[in-house]
Amino acid sequence: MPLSHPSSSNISFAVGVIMGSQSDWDIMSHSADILKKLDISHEVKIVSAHRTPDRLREYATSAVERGIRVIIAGAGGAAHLPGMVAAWTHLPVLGVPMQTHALNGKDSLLSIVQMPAGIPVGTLAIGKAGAINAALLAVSILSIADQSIAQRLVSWRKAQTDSVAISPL
Ligand code: RP5
Repeated sequence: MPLSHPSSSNISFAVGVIMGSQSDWDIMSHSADILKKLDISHEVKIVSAHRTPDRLREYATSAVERGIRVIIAGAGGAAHLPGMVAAWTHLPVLGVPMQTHALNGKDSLLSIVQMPAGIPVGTLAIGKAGAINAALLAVSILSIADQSIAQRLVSWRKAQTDSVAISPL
């Protein structure tokens, strides 16, 4: 079943991009940019594990019925958002640690990556690289069941390869 176009099925959004705060958007917008470029239907929301715990539970427990296939969750500091979302849904959750002022993002990274066995979160790099790669990994997961998405991902990667100059300017 195609996952990329809502009109071709009852799927509304294939990817959910969530973040703990408005302050995460500068970084998490890179996930959304990649999803836009690859024409993947997605939604973007602020969901805080600590400040909006009821919103988190509602978001995660309704994700499957709303058509979400993969969740990307960015958070910083005591970054419990990806882990708590993963606790409420069986969908794949990709965590993006924010670069923080106090501890440079190591706090975010360790909070996200050190999940107890049984509830996995796929943890990406700190900051912009992580946000970009989380989106690419989400697209790769979707591509397993959708040939059109697979073709777009392969084309995107070829364009990236072609854009790398042989010599520096
Ligand atoms: C986390 O706290 C958010 O993910 C954000 O990275 C961090 C700081 O949030 P603000 O105080 O900037 O809203 O929940």
